Amino acid sequence: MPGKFFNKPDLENADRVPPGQYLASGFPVLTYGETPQVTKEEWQLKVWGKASEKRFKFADFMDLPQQEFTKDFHCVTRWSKLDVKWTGIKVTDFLKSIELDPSATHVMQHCYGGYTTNLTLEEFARDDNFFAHTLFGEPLSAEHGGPMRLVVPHLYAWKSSKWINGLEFLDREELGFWERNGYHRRGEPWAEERYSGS
Ligand SMILES: Nc1nc2c(c(=O)[nH]1)N[C@H]1C(S)=C(S)[C@@H](COP(=O)(O)O)O[C@H]1N2
Ligand SMILES: [Mo]
Repeated sequence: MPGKFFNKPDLENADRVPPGQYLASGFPVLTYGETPQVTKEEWQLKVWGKASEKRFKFADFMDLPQQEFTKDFHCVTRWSKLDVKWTGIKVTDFLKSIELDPSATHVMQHCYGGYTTNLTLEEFARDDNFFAHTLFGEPLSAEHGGPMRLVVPHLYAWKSSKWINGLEFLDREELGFWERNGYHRRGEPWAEERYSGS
């Protein structure tokens, strides 16, 4: 669907755009349902399941090491955005502040509004994943998942929960919202893991 909002990548960027994807000119918003309105003061993230239960406030996240990230973003509905600039906290740094049970092999992301999406622990603990509170130097807007979202750059963006408020560690795979509704359990864009059975 090349056109006004979806462009074919130029030669310079062609090798950064996964098969079947087009470049979006802005940064589209893709939300299923209403946009939750959550303030930084209200925001909390709870860890439970195969991990010691723990609650984090926004200020607790700000006490963790802060870094900038420039990452490409790929939505399964075929738009990609290159060089998105975020600020936040690496998942690997966050993981040092929680205690996982040795039986933990998977994690379910939970969100304000009820959205869920699943990952293996290995995919979650990757070095390039992060929690983001800032987008292009501005506080992350509600529509893009503010005050805090997860970003998992190596998978389709439905794995990057907006308004994240829970991490449920599991000792087996469970499926999240889109995964139960036909999306792929893993969602790797270079392998075009769009839908289950594909
Ligand atoms: N809580 C929640 N997180 C979500 C979604 C959603 O509907 N609810 N949509 C996902 C999808 S399909 C995509 S493509 C990205 C879109 O992020 P954006 O709206 O910031 O572009 O968020 C993902 N995270
Ligand atoms: Mo998406």
